[in-house]
Amino acid sequence: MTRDATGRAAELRAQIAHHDYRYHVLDDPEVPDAEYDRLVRELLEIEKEHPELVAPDSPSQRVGARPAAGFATLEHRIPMLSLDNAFSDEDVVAFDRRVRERLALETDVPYSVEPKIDGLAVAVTWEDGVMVRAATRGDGARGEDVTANVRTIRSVPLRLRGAAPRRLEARGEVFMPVAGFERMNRIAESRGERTFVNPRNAAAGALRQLDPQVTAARPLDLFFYGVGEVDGAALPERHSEVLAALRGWGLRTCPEIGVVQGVQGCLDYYRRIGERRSSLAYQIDGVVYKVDRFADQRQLGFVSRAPRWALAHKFPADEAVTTVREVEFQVGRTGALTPVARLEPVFVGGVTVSNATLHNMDEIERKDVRIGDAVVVRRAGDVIPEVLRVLPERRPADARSVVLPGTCPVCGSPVVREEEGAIARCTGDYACRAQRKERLRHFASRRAMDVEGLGDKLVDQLVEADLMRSPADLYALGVEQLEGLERMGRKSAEKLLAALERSKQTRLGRFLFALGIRDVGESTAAALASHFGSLEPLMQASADTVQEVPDVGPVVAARVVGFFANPANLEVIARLRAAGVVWPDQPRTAPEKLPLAGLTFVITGTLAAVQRAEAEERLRALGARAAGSVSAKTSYLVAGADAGSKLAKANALGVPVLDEAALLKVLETKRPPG
Ligand code: I6G
Repeated sequence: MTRDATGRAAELRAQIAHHDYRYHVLDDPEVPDAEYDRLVRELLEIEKEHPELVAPDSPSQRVGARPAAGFATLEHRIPMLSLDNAFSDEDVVAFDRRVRERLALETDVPYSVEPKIDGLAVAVTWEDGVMVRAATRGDGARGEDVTANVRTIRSVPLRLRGAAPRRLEARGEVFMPVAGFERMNRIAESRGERTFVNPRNAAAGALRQLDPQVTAARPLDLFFYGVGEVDGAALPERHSEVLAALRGWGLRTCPEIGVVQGVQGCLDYYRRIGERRSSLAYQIDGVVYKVDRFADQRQLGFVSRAPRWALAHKFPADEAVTTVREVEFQVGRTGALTPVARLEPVFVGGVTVSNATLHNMDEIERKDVRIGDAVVVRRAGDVIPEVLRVLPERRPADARSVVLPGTCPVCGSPVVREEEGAIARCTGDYACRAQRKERLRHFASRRAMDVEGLGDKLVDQLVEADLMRSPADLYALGVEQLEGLERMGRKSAEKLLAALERSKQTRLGRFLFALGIRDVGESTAAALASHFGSLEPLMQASADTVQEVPDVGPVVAARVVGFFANPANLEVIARLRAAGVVWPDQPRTAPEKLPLAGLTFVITGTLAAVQRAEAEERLRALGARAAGSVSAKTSYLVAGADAGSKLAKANALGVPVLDEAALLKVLETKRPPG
């Protein structure tokens, strides 16, 4: 045995113990799970090579953490075990092969499948139908007595429905729905209180409150995934049937539960859930496969602290620790400077990330990010990676503060920091190449003028070659100029010119959106178009008149009026029209005469046939208001798949709920529902 291995193992054990304490006892982890897992894996590797180093306090020797002080402890009569993890398809294939070998099966094994909720495992017991006890997993043998706290979770019945067994111990995961977590953190932030890092820790913090009244005020929920001790009821033959029995007793199980056949069924399920992960109302960190037949489970048995018949297939970690090498500023379409952290490349969320947004200067100051810092970065789904927080204890002595440049890093024009907000802007306008590029990209984008084939590289080249001072120059391009550009043959040049020609036939709403007036998004542009019907009256309108448009307030009205008061913008518009850009006038309708005037819709959940933004735009065009949150003033809630807290609120307030089909009918018939 080398000295190095002994020393490193001791170091790792100390670090892991520290992180265990932060995570399990303080509910305030310092590092993401992936970083913790890396430390544990390294220790386990050392212990595998040097079994004599295995210590009784090694993480390999226990499931969770010791119960926190302040809680009574409860013993788990049947231990609460952990699950083996898989991180790749190959791991799952190997698991399924082992299962079939042990069962001597050639055919596909039926697996019960469900998302792995990122929460806190608990065991809840009912005796003669009455809830009597709830305990956290703790170290697997003993957990904390959280009976009073679990009683405050509304979805947990204090009495079971139907004929209850003499004793039922159901096991599941306490979690905080994402919407509730965000609401809670917003409130905490507005009060200057401490916010939680993620819904899992918020749930753990809420559940392990010594005062159950505090727990009661937190939005917790619980999905049950199995049973422990059951007395006085014959269990069915399959795990999936147990889940159905739990539902029959009035317990909530995850709505995404299913049964699949064989390993391919498992992997297909993993992909399907993975694609929908970011739209689920709760956070998950993988999926769990369980051999469905209990007879098979019994035959497979256990290995050390985990069942051989179950597997947790984890998603790639979406948080990781890395170092900020530099902070640079990117200039956007409206001149806004966005600080971007240049990172030591790190594998996170399934890809290597070397840049992450820091949003704005206020955010940098609030998070106290400095160059040289170790930071936690997050990449969830297709969202741009962001720096979540700094690890202050790892700050090097030579860490440097981030300084907002006084001049634009692209064009050298002065940078101003807006009084009302956190945003710093380059004042260069069209003189700034970065702004020109972004404006051109926006102008040509699919939802604006829809110029097919005008990609990012081409825009860069056009601006760098000074062929493009404003979007109006686009329509003056000829084959010769385009042909001179990199990777542009005659054929592609002609194709682009044809696409430009097609884009000239547009609609007023699209044209207004393409102009890139600050704070005028797609739906505001559509509302302006349907209110004014044609461009001239809008160009002449006063701020008061613009404010008559539904959903347009004083700030947007001032931006619109300001835009049309600027001679440079008027010239761009004149040139575009001279180049042949046209749109049909839209029939003007008095807003109060529109078919959905006076109605407010809120759309929640995932819609299958239309994008939410498009549905909202179409509702607005019919005179409705499209709002973001449910209140007593909401006329209808449209609930797509996976609708969560908004649906619950609408039900509580008695707001009528429409499904997607009803929404489509409203849009097609242009008539209010019912
Ligand atoms: O920790 C767990 C999370 C989810 C589990 C589990 C689970 O099923 C969906 N199932 C078992 C059998 C165990 N832990 C031990």
